[in-house]
Amino acid sequence: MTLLWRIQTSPDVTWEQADLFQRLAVITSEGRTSGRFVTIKRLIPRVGNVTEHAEGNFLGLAEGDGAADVVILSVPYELTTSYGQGTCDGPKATLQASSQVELYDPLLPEDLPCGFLLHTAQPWDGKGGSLEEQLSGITDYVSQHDSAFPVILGGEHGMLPAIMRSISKRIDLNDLTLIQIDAHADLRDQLEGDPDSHACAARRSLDLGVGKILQIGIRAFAREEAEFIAEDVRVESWLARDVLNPCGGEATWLNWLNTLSEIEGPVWLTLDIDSLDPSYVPTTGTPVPGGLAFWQVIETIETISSAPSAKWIGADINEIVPDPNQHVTEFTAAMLATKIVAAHLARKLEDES
Ligand SMILES: [Mn+2]
Repeated sequence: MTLLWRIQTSPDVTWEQADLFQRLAVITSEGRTSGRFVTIKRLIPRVGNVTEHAEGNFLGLAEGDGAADVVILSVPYELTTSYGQGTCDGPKATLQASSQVELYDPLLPEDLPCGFLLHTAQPWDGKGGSLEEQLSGITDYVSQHDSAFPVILGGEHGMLPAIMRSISKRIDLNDLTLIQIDAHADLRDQLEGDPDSHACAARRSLDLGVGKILQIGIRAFAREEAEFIAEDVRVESWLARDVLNPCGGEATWLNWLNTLSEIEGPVWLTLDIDSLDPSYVPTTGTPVPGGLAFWQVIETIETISSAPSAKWIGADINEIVPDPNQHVTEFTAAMLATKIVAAHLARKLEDES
């Protein structure tokens, strides 16, 4: 076990040596059933078919043949970020971090990919001279992969309307429930004259026809947005302060979970990682104190996937800015992406049985 780990992580080991060793590891594990070799067996698929491409793949998993069940998309989009910079590097860093995420998830009978096919797509090419062309390029990119369950890594939250445009080609957005986990309401009509700002992502999605937005984690918003939430029946917000309040927070939290479990029809999850407390995501574009706990986001994801009358059609995780010193932000994003995939596949297994 220690030797295998060293070979996998040593920069001195060539791909050929790693490939040779994984064959040895397969042979070794076939003849043994003792506890210590169970761990080795788990590692084998991750070094199987060792190629440089698999190295940059989600969870380090090699590509398979056939139609994918899940596709991981990368949208390194960054044009309107207002504070921190670096969201364009988020997807790649998240994929790299994902190679360190465990393949075991208690929701699944086997380790990921659990017999399913996960495809890591080539990133969006970033082409387009204007903002409009870039957003239209994102819409096309997402549409190219709409036969599988998409998990889209971003990139700034301003990409959300482009994703909604792609979804509108296959479903009536009025039927869609958009679940937004976010520190910000993103309901401004414009920010500094820009209607395509990340601060307007939810508002533009409503303009495109989204029927319902359920928000949680909100704690930095403008008067304009507070008034919009109060007046517009399409938006319901669970403020971070209410959910996390030591007095009464639990009831608000349970109300959130109940609301999720009663959703009917198609659901999209847009997860701005600044929703989490900055201790989990220190380098996101706009960190805000007083955020959600990691396990609250996990429980939200699991509740969406198990809502009896809901049809979960995909998710995006955005505003990921790599952390040059400790990799916390991108590792958090990678763990959440993995939970989204595991929860979706668990539901798929249940629906098929
Ligand atoms: Mn946002």
